[in-house]
Amino acid sequence: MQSAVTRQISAELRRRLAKASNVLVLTGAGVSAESGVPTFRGGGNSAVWKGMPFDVISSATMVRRNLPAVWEWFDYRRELLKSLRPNPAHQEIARWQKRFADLSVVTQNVDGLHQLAGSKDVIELHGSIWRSRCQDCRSKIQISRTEPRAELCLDCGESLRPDVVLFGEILPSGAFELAAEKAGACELCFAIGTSGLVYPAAGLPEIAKAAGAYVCEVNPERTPVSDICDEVLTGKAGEVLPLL
Ligand code: BJW
Repeated sequence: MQSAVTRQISAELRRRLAKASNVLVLTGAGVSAESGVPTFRGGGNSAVWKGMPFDVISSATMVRRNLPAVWEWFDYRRELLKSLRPNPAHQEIARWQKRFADLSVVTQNVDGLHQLAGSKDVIELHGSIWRSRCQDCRSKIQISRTEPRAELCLDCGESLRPDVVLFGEILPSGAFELAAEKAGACELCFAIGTSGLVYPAAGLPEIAKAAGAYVCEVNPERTPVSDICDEVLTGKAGEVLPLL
């Protein structure tokens, strides 16, 4: 007997999956939800840390005003991540790199779970929680899973901050441009586990659609992206993706 999710998958999507060679996957926090990583939004809730909404603590203003508080929030999240593993959605996306000749994984997530699942050349639009960056010379330092993180820049001795893109900050040089180029060239575009509210990432499915791609969303809830999609698969990424 077919499951409710399987019944949603159209013959058109199956046909396109069978013949596509160039596919783009845009992921958001929802793809890591089944690993135990809290999302920012969704289900009518918004993440709060010590009484501060996440868009206050994850902001360029907070880095200027209270960098130790920002580090405390990121240290807490890295600690949580240490025990979490990729879920079937990350694993399926990693397998797609073998299935399609050209698969681009573009993520807004900073958790590194796509890479842990085996995805290669992941375009990280919002940086990584596993790196810090010097506030002065902009040197980047990898943060180990086992050792305490460095407090000061090893090159110039200035203070370090998380190498993530906070509200009001620009994306890493070239990352969005590369993602937009891939979106403009793909035949199939998946928007998976993203609320589609944060720009410029949220504009990628539109770029793909305008260039003629078939756009498909995977999310338990409707989002602004749903309106431009050719197909909306309502469900959890870890349950839907293995069925594709
Ligand atoms: C499941 C699931 C399951 C649950 N399976 N799904 C154009 C218009 C308006 C504003 C702007 C604009 N262009 C730029 C802006 C300003 C701003 C912005 O977009 N604001 C809007 C919110 C209004 N953008 C920026 O500031 C960006 N910078 C920029 O554009 O620079 C140039 C510029 C500067 C200033 C002005 C104008 C231009 C930078 C954005 C950086 C975002 N940073 C954060 C924090 C990162 C650090 C950290 O980790 O703390 O990135 S915010 C947060 O949101 C995080 C995420 O990557 C991002 C997106 O969230 P995402 O991934 O979509 O997750 P959620 O939680 O929102 O949604 C989860 C979804 O999963 C839900 O839909 C659930 O239903 C679903 N789900 N379980 C599948 N099992």
